[in-house]
Amino acid sequence: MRRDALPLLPTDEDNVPEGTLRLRTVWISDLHLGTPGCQAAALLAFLRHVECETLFLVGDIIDGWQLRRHWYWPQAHNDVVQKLLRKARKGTRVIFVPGNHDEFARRYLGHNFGGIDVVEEHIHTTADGRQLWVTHGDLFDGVIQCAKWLAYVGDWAYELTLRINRHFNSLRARLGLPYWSLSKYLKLKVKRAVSYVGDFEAAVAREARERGVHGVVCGHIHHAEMRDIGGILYCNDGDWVESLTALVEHADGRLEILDWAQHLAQRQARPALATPAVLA
Ligand SMILES: [Mn+2]
Repeated sequence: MRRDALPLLPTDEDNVPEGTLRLRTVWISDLHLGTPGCQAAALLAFLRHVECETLFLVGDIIDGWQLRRHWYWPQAHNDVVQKLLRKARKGTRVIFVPGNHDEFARRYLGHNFGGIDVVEEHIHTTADGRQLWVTHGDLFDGVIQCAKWLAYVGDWAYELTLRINRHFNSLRARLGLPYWSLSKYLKLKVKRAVSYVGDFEAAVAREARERGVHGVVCGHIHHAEMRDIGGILYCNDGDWVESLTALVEHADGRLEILDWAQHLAQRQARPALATPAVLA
């Protein structure tokens, strides 16, 4: 059944599943592998569902900050890494732009690991000829640049919020209530967090303008977004801790934020499309 003999890979990855999304480019970031916050199962499902020519890993893929504090590496996180390497092996161009949580990888810029190129930044040209500057974005985060200790404290507070959130949501699930993100709520409601997000977006867009590109793709603040900021297309691909989002480019160059939870819900609402007609 399987072409190669890798007994440790348990899945049907050689069969391209029905309903596969074919895309020109996919950007994902802030997976935070190595932390309990990483939603690896959802991420794996997403990676199995998409086929693309180029896959950008836009930083904070492996969380070195948290792994240093305590080791956490379940099988599902291995599966994600295997899946990424497999995509690279099967012809997807995979480009890794390290972020602050995986800054250890910045020592290996210009190298290639198992088919994955490690670069500091990249200029991507869309099918319709627009130039997008791809960067993680932490260099434009005032907190990280000016007070790294505060970034570590913030990281710890964020981790704590996520932990409370997990308990809170398992309670909500038992009560039959849908998932609700505490940290997302805080980010949108707390005034200083709102201005922090705004400052970050403006700084990244300003830098993109100085570089003379049409737009920028980044991650880092765990807030998916696509909008015009002073003539620059600002795109943030979100994260796989809370939002489960990716930025995708279709064959014609059209860009879109793919919200995985929403996408799944829509697929389930259209059973005729979601059900494979024939399995050869
Ligand atoms: Mn980051």
